[in-house]
Amino acid sequence: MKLTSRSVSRAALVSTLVTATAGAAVLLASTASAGTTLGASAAESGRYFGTAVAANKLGDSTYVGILNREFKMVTAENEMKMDATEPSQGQFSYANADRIVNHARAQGMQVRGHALAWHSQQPGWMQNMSGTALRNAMLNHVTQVATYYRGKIHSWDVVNEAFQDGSSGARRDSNLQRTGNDWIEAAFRAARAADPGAKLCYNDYNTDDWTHAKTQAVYRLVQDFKQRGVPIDCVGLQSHFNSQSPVPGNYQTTLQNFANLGVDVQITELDIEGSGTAQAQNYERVVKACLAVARCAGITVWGIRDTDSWRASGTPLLFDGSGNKKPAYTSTLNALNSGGTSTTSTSTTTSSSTSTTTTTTTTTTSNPNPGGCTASVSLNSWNGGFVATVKVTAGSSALNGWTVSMTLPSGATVTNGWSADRSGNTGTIQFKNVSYNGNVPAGMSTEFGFQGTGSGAGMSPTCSAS
Ligand code: 9MR
Repeated sequence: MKLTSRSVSRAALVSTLVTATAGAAVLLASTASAGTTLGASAAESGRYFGTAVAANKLGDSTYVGILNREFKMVTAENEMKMDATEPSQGQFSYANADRIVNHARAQGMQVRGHALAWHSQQPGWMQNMSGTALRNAMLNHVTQVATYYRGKIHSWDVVNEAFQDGSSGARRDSNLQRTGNDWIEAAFRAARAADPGAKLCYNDYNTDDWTHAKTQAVYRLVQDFKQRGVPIDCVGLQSHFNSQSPVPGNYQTTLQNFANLGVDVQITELDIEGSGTAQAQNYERVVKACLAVARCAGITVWGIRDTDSWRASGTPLLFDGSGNKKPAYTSTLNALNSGGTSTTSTSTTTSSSTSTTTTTTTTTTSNPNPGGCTASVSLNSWNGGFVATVKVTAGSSALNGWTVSMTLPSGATVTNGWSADRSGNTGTIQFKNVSYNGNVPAGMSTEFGFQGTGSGAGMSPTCSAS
């Protein structure tokens, strides 16, 4: 397979590092020009910066003002959990989650889905179930919710917090675990079938220190899934830190080791208790660790103001209760502006001799075009089919519309797509923006995708502004 990478950064390319090994990674390092918001600064290296959002705060103008100004990714803090979306068995309820998704999309933000299957925050009817009935109810929940939001979710936390704390490295006992050890992979397969365009993450806390048994246990789970071809694209490290659970010295090592398994790493629920300089330095360490790892795709903080936090007394967030920027905000912004390895130029190939499924991710970036746009494609392939996710990134001017042209390899046919209008199903295809994703601010990105039969290897998208 041919791997092509060229920098798309507006900023000067200062150094190029190319490594090619089995599971090849091609990395480009570039400096980033200074952004003035968390979202824009993270986007300089191809990353996102997000926050948890509570639907009942979308009427608070201070909250919404900061949200819209600073963040490019949102996670529903509680509204997509099992108890919220399926309060009675078979009766789905999306009103509050939709308020968050609609707000995000109207603002050009992307959405992380949280969470499809979890031992906690189960609706009452599920808490009382067991065995095959529970397994089937869980799989139906995953299928229904992921299908409802198909095409709108950047990444799903498919399974949340399935391992015990402490030294055992064992699975957490729960009603879901008692349905059989394969409940996690069953959930991931159901999620992939329901929304092949979403990245599928395993998400947990206390998995930040590389030496901890729980971190090792999650690592082995991901390694096993990759080896056996169970669909998994990302690992979420919640990263809730305080004096009992400080940012570990080996945090970057942990991120890198997960990334080396061939998955993206996402920091999904970051908060760090403290204040002043000490807190600011801890945020800086976390951000710099992410920037140093090419497959650390983005950071989400678990709330906006300290008063919005589940741990409000620990003042763990970037804005104070009045919405003012804290020292931790400034250190985070400065760290994001200090640059890092670019995620847009990462290519990874993973294959397994023990499985008939090969998953290949290829990212190819077209020439930089300051007034226009660039496009990159990442591919999930299996024998006979693939899902392509195409990222469209605006140059130094905002886009009011875009067209991406891609030539499919002979024998490949698109069977369905999302978030773009397309001109055909074979050969050279034009993909145009749809109503909600044509406006892309300078330096920002949007994504569309399609599923096809045959092989999608080697596609090289070109993007033009319209
Ligand atoms: O922040 C969430 C809080 O509002 C809820 O009461 C709580 C209930 O479990 O969940 C909090 O979010 C959790 C997240 O869903 C999973 N990781 C731990 C988070 C903090 O408890």
